[in-house]
Amino acid sequence: MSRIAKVTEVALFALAGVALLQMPAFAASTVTAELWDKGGDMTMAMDMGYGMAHAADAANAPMGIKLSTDTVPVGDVTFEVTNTSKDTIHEMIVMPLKDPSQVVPYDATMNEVMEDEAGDLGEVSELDPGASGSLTLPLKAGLYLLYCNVPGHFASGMWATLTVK
Ligand SMILES: [Cu+2]
Repeated sequence: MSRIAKVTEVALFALAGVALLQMPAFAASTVTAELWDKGGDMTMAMDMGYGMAHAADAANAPMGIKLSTDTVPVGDVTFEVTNTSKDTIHEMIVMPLKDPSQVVPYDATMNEVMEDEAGDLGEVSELDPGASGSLTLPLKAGLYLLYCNVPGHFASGMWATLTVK
């Protein structure tokens, strides 16, 4: 190999190295989540949880989780969570869904999702009205359910789905 060819090869190798260093290992994205409700005198629902009989009516629910986007790329996802309620504590828990028809384990006596059984990936727990918190999770491709597990809230429509792909 000629000396010139060798020098060129070294230069190209160095350039490739710099390019690799500047490329993030995987995507990082941010999702804003608003935990909202209709106020202290709202009527709670019983069957608007994900997979429940009136899940489709969650658009008319007394409370909910509004996301800035419903799809993000694979990688680190940061959730910026704000409780916009004036009088109620809310939280946001992230769980994976094996498929859209997965039944979320629910304790109807306690009126809450069975978190341990459901597979809790992380959460911003119990935010006071007006408070904010954040959570960053490395998420693989798949479907995720975000929900509030203050008793009665999941069944009142306080959930959202997020697709990672
Ligand atoms: Cu809640």
